[in-house]
Amino acid sequence: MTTTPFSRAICCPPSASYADGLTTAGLGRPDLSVARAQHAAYCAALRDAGIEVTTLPGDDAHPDATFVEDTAIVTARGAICCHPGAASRRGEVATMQRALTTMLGSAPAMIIAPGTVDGGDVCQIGDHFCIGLSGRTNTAGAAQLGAWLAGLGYTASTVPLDNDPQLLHLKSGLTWLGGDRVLAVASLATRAELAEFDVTVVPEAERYAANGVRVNDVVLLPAGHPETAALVSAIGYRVVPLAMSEFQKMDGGLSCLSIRVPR
Ligand code: CIR
Repeated sequence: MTTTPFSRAICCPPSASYADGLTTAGLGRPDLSVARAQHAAYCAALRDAGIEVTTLPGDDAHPDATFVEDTAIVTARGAICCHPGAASRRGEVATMQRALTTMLGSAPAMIIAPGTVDGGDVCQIGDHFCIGLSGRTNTAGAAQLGAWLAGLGYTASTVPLDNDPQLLHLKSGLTWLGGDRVLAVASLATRAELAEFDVTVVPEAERYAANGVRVNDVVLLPAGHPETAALVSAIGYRVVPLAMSEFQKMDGGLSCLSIRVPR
């Protein structure tokens, strides 16, 4: 099944201020040492999948900086830095801008105010990008991103998330598995925007597992969601379960811990 092959990823371990980040989860305060161990296991799983992982220094000034995915979108044809919807996260972007400039050899494009985009709202499916309109990504940001993607020869469409308040970002409920196959929560599965895709629906009790990462030959999924793991295995993927409890406490999904960089 075709998917974007990745060779590199950018990650950032949780910093000392991690527990002071944004959250609505109500699952308690995260344990920093457990979070760091879970993050290390995540990076190891990426390496096992053939990815060269670049690790940014932890950023005490930005507790949410470990959720790197929200700060940029990297495609095979170019990269763009986001203007995050949460003001407390905007200072994370400069670090990612420098890292991408070094890695790719040219400066990424930029989303600018009044546009806001969080990378977690942007789901690439082949040459098409679904852009979630959420509390973090607004229509002005989606329009800027859509125009930039069109210039690279991609298509884009917006997916309003207001029918499911549990979704912080589009990718909180949607993962591209390769080809036209996606994993999704029920509230997205029946939406017109996904009509052309082959959707595997995550059981409602396991909705956190709708956010995973297909990377090369494996699908990384949050551990502790056996029905979803079985569904994804049944359609032919090797599932690697990863402990994510300390990131779930801060509203973070599995995908948001890395920016994957295509070959
Ligand atoms: C935030 O609220 O921005 C962070 N605490 C969590 C961001 C998670 N990002 C993601 O799932 N893409």
